[in-house]
Formats: sequence, C-alpha cells, structure tokens
Amino acid sequence: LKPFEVHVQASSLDRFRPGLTAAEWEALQSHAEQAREGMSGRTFWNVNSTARGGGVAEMLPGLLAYGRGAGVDTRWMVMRGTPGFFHITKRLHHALHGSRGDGSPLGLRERACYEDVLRDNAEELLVLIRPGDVVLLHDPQTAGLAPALAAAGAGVVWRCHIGCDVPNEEVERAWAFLAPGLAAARLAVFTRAAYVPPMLADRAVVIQPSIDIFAVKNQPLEPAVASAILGHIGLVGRSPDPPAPVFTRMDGVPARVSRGADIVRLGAAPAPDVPLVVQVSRWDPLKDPVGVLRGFALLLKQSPCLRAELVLAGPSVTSVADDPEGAATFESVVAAWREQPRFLRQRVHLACLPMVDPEENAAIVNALQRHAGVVVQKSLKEGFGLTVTEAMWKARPVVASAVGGIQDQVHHEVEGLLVRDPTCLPEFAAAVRRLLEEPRLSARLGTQAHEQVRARFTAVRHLSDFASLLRRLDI
Ligand code: UPG
Repeated sequence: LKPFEVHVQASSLDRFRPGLTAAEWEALQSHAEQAREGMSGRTFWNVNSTARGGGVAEMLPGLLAYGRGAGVDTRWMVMRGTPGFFHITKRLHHALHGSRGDGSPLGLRERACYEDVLRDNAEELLVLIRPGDVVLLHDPQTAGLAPALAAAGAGVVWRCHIGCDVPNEEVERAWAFLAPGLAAARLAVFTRAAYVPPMLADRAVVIQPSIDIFAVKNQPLEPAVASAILGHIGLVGRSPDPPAPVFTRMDGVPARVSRGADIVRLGAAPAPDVPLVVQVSRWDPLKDPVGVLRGFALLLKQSPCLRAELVLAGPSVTSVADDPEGAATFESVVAAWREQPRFLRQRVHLACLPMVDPEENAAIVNALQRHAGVVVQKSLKEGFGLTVTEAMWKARPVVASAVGGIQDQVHHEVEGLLVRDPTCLPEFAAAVRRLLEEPRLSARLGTQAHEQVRARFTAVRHLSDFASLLRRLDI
C-alpha cells in the first residue's frame, strides 16, 4: 500500500494575463508572491485516492501546475487502498451526501480496516513530508491520515468535495466515523457553508472548485474537429470528408484521438447534425444516469418527432481505482436501456470512454460537450458539479438539478435551466425540450454561463482562495 506520486509540470500564470484587467492581474501576482514567500522552504502536498476519473483528479493537475508556476513547491500523492477500504469509503461518500448507499455498516470493524490502510500509507508519506510542510488531504478516503501527518509537524488541511444541503442521520454517521481523524486537521475546506458540520465550524473555510480553462478538456475546438473526434471514436456518424481528429496536448504538441469508445446502442450512430442531449459523469447512482434515460424516454414519448438523441458517457468502468460501484451502476443503466422500446433504444447511446491516455479522454469529453445540443446534469446530490462548469465554459445550454453546488453556478433562466425536484421526470423532460426548441434562449443562457465561469470559476479565483488559506494557517 505504497502511495505514488503524480508529477505535474509548472505552468506560468502569464497565460491568464490577456483575460484579466490590470487590477485582477496585479491581485493575482500579489497572491502568488505572498504564497511563494510563505511557502519558501516548504512543500504544499495534495493527497487523494485516484490519479484519474472524477472531480478531484480533474482539478489537481491545473492547480498544482499554476502553484509551481507561481514558485510554490506543490506535489501530488495518490494513496492506495484495498477493495474493502474503498467499499467503506464509497459508503462514506454516499453518507456525506445524506444517502444510505448499500446500507453497509460503519462500525468498529470498518474503522479498523480504514485505519490499517491509512497507517500503511502514512508511513510511506512520512518518508517525504517534512515538519512545516502543508498537506491538503482530499475527501473521506484520506481524512484518517491527518493524525499521523500532524504529529510529524505538517500543517494538515482536509478538503471535502461533497456534502448535503439538509444533513440527516446518514451525514451524522459519516461525521462520527471521520471525527477522530479530522480532530487533527487545522482547517477544513468545504464547497458550501451548508456542508460544514458543527464539529468543524470553528476551523471551516469555504472554497469553491474551478476548472482549468487552458486544459485539454476546455481548449477551443472547431465544431468540425469536435465532430471528427466523435466520429473517430464511433459516437456519431462520420461526415463525408472530416478534418483530422486532433487536439493539442498540454505540452503544446498536437495529437490524434486514436482509440474507440465502448458503446451500447441499437442501430446506427447519430448523424453529425442530430442534436445530442449529453450527460458526462462517473457511473454513480447519485448522478442518476437511469433517471436521465427515463426522462429522455418520457420526452420522446411526449414528442416522438423531436429530432434529438441521448448520449450518456462515463469512464470505462474498470478505470477508476477508488470507485468500486462503477461497473454495477453501468450495468443498471444498460438494464434500464434494455427495458425501453426499440425506437427509443435506437436513440440512446451509452458510452464508456477510453481512459488509457488522460489527455485523449479529455479531448473526447471536450468534443462531446462542445458538440452537445443540450448538456444535462441530473444529479440527485452534487457537491459542486464540474461537468456543469465545463459545459458552461463552452457556452452550452445546461439543464441541471437544483441541488448542492449546482445552485451556486446556475441561476434558473440566467445561466441555464434548473430542475427544482431532481426526481421529477416531467420537469426534466420539459426543460430539455425547451432548450431544444428555443435556440435563442439556449444561445443567451450559453453566453451568460460562459461569463459566469470566467468571472467566478477559473483557477484565478481558486488560487487567491488558496493564498487566503495559507494566511489562515499563518504562512
Ligand atoms: N470525466 C471525465 N471522463 C469521463 C467522465 C467524467 O473526464 O468519462 C470528468 C468530468 O469531465 C469532470 C469530472 O470527471 O471533470 C467529474 O467531476 P464532477 O462532475 O465535479 O463530479 P465528481 O467526480 O463526483 O467530483 C466530486 C464531487 C463534485 C465536485 C468535485 C470537485 O462529487 O460535486 O464538483 O468533486 O469538488
């Protein structure tokens, strides 16, 4: 159970300069200077539980790269666990969302398993981490590392990426499980104030996530190239003479998308000009992929002539180390798809995207989000929802559930459409239909969505929040 390091190259903050006012640029530089001075001779560690797949692995490369670019020694370690450990942490993940998950126990035996795994990981981490370093631990998987790292003199901060707007007894159960580990954290970072439990109220900081607007996933892509990438992986039909399916890697080198996706479908791929309704998510029941499918089925039942097809896309199910539920959730989506009438199955495509090369995967997600007629995120619970932010940056019209952090990004009829009751299929279907049928509304929402992300959800704001966090740590 040896943690491993993911190496991240420095990226200069200069690339933000053209998009900022003089005052914004000066503020960014002053935050960078303060962080550089405070962190001089120290390392800013991040520890999470997977190198790819999911929101945390999505955010760390960009933030660490800009941290390095600002002159701070930032490093990323990925802890390792056993299947039993990840079963327990997935149960905690559900509980922190206020949901029961599989209802499995969180008792003494589970605590012993959790602590054993983290003890092994902490031993290895302490070979690297020195007194005075700052360690940012992400999510329930790593919370139990705090006591050992704090005892060795590191300034430990825990960041929780998930939460529940109205805490219930499941949430309390999770906090009781995590409390001994969290007692050693100097600060705890949450995405929303509503997620802060009473036991951490005096040490809580609210920092919202962000996207890296320069990442492969968010780089500009000509519509014809986006279609070519999707044609190449088999998600849409090929146009007669497509341009090369190329994207630009983070090191600036152009690359081709070479692999195909695993797609469950009946019949042909949609023609390149068919409007797609798209949800991109890990295969997690809280993202409600089955609900998206049923909501789309209702839409087509009500409007059989509507020209639209549905793509539900997620990572290939064996690829995400800390998500033991992925394969079973995907199977449940396939089962729900099989139950549908033939005409519907012909218009719903379930895609497992290749994950071997993370930048290639990002290029495919980019192409899919840009090609989408409507991007949906029908989550039942959502800490924040980076897939929503990504679609907004691409000025796509969004239909999303009014849950968790999605509500901080999208205001109804301003940056997208919110579905008030995430379980209400007619409300979801009506919102999707509205965006498919009203192109002017879609264009206006998309433009406002892009501006919202530019102003509030890029690394510029996130880095200044980190500078404040260091000040709270007296660094
Ligand atoms: N993604 C891929 N390939 C896929 C499927 C997903 O790259 O095949 C990406 C997706 O583009 C996005 C990320 O994975 O960048 C998923 O992030 P998010 O939608 O935020 O969901 P989670 O993985 O559940 O992330 C957790 C929280 C979420 C929060 C995030 C960051 O659940 O609410 O926004 O952490 O704090």
